Amino acid sequence: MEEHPHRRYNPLTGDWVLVSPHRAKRPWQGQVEKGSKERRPSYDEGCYLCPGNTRAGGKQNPDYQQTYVFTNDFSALLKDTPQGNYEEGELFKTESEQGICKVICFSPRHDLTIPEMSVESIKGVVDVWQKEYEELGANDFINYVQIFENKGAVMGCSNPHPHGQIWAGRTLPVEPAKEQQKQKEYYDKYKRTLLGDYLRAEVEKKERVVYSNDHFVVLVPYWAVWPFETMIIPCRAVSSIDQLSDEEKLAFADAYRELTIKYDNLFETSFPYSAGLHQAPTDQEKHPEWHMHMHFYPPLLRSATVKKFMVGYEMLATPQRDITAETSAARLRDLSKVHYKG
Ligand code: H2U
Ligand code: ZN
Repeated sequence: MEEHPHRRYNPLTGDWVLVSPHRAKRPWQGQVEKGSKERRPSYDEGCYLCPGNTRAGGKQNPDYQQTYVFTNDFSALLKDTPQGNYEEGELFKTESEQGICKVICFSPRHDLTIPEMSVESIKGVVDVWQKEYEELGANDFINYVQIFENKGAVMGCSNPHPHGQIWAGRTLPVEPAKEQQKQKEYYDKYKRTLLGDYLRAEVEKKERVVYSNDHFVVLVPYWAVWPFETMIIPCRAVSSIDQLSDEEKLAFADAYRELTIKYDNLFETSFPYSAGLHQAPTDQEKHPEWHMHMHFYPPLLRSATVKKFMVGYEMLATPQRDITAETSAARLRDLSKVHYKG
């Protein structure tokens, strides 16, 4: 079956993906060039995230040494938005939305990216995520904290300085809402988390596991849509990042680092992706159904420049992939643990 066109189910969202493994055999005559080993300077006077520099809004960054968090100067969500709804019949609905947007500089070094940082400095990033989740989530008008990283110009990242973002708002956004519903249905039925059971099965099967340490597993999900899509999942069924111990945070940082080194090594390029955490909402309810995790959605397909386009059939009907999740996992697993830049 796995050799023939088939559909795979995503139990976390209820979505489907079309897999066409036979097409992966079709000839490729396009480019396969490798990326560059070019180094950026460790400080760039024109960068709005480097220590001491002035940002677009006129504020000055401190001379930070590790991580630095500031409120986004162009926040998509604002704290003091007046609350209200507007409806005109069934067809026109509007709701106000309140929130807070932040930017996190992962390092003062302009030239580094996560896979080039030490595990201790990445642990510092995980510490910031934990603190921000707790602090932002403590506001009554913040019910969901979305932590994410856009990396690479193809993903719309505006600056190579290593950084991520947080958008925290009143409403549970679309993707986490789907996952919450599916995880709740599963938990109500079995009293175990969906991802806990999924992880146990995957660890036994091994074929989609890319990397694991004492507390986290990196895998290509069975239902992956993007060619090299992965997830980092904690072995313990924690619903949110505030429940992670120091040791677990270090293991999380290690998994994040090992995965992104493999990603960079795949096409010998600084591998672009959008990645982010999904975890329990901060709505003061208990959420035993939630099993926190991190998704990586990278667009590259075949080389440093050839990306997958989500167009045509995928836009109008269902996402589709050629290379199977198992093949992608094997390729990532077999890559060196040493970054290609050395
Ligand atoms: P991205 O690279 O993922 O776009 O994130 C950069 C964010 O930084 C972006 O949301 C913000 C942009 O609004 N920003 C500032 O807050 N201050 C600046 O001086 C420039 C960019
Ligand atoms: Zn910089």
